[in-house]
Amino acid sequence: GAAGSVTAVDLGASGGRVMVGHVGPDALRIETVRRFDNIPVSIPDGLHWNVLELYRNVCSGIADATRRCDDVASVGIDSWAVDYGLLRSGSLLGIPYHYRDDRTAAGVRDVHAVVGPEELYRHNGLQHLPFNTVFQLAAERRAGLLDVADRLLLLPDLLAHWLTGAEVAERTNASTTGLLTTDGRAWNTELLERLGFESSLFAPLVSPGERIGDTAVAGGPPIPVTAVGSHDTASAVVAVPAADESFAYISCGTWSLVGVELDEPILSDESRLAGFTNERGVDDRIRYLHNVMGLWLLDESVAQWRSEGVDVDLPALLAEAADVPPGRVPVFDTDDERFLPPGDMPARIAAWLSEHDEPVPRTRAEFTRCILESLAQAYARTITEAEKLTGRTVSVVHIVGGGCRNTLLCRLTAERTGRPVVAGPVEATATGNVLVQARAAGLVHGGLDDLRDLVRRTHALETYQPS
Ligand code: LFR
Repeated sequence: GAAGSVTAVDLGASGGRVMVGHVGPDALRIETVRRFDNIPVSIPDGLHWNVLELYRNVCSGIADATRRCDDVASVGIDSWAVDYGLLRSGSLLGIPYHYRDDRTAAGVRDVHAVVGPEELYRHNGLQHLPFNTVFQLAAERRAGLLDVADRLLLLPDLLAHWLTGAEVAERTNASTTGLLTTDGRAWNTELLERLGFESSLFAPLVSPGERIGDTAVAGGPPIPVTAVGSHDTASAVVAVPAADESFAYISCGTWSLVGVELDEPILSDESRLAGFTNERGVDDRIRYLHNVMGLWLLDESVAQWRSEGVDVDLPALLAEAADVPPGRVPVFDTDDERFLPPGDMPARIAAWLSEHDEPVPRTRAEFTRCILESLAQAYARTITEAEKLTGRTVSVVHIVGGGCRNTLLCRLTAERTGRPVVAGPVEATATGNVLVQARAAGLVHGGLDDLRDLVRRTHALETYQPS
């Protein structure tokens, strides 16, 4: 059958990449054409994303891709969720905030004063995270920005807007705002009205696979921009190489998104209290999952040690952590909100442990082991809860994303969940982005099962058995 190429732009919290995927009915190969850092910048009003730098790299990456390959059928963009730019008459107002900025506490209070947590969950089914767009917007109102803004675009939509001129809201990512109806069809006008947000602020919704427009970037050829699962987690879940529906996934990077795939949301109070979110997936699936703090805990610890002048070699540190005897280190609650902001992570973990009368690790290797054991424990707890709340049986756990390279984490996850863990693909997000575009371009056909089957046939996967 016909083969062709598409370009995936995948922006993560610490770096971005532009990749070209070569796809056909029996082929799926992805090459990286550009990698770049994504370094947030703190100024007196808070922590921001450097969106112009990101856009410059996206444009250069697309140019690299078209130079490398003359059959690029389309471009698709994904990034982390919830963050956005506000515009007025097409011009960006201010610098988009980073979701780890702490201005949202007042926004949470403002929203909950009008719509309490129970009712809010029935409206949007989202795990309470203080940075959900709905809370950020309430903070924005306090700052007066909503008085002038006439458009909100989530970050992948903002970049697509700069590339094409079009203004859309891609559904999977729009579902993380907390302002969509639970069937995903429309913006929740009742909720918008009660919270005092103008419904004209929100762009027309599009679904993964729809054409957004054509690139109109100086010097380059026009290339169609296709909506993908523009929420990175939605793209990653597309590329989970599961063979049947009895699987759980862990999309493991800065965050660990742990859950199952459903056809309908679960909006019960038990689900809310267990911290499960109902985010929209590609092909109208529900990503029923819990946000676990993820490798942020380790990355931020390493950053702290390096800032203290220690020369940390990550592979060596992980090898030492693997040699720490089992049971030597305690586990802590990775969900504690104190771990959200940037800063000295080992000190915060030590404080948590001391408050809970647990021994504090003495070495960096012990800290590392303690973090990974705690993550694996959080994964196990989440999967057990997901089984209880959905009535599903989980017989295999798929770890995808950068974290699947961490063999110690994979091994601990197999042990603590008591289930086989299948690791890979590492580039799940870019792969899901590529697959949705390839299907829209007619290079592959079928439903998620068929796309996952292609991933399984084209990737070497590692399995870890519980002991
Ligand atoms: C993962 C992710 C999560 C989201 C968090 C913040 O990269 O997109 O799914 O909860 O980042 O946006």
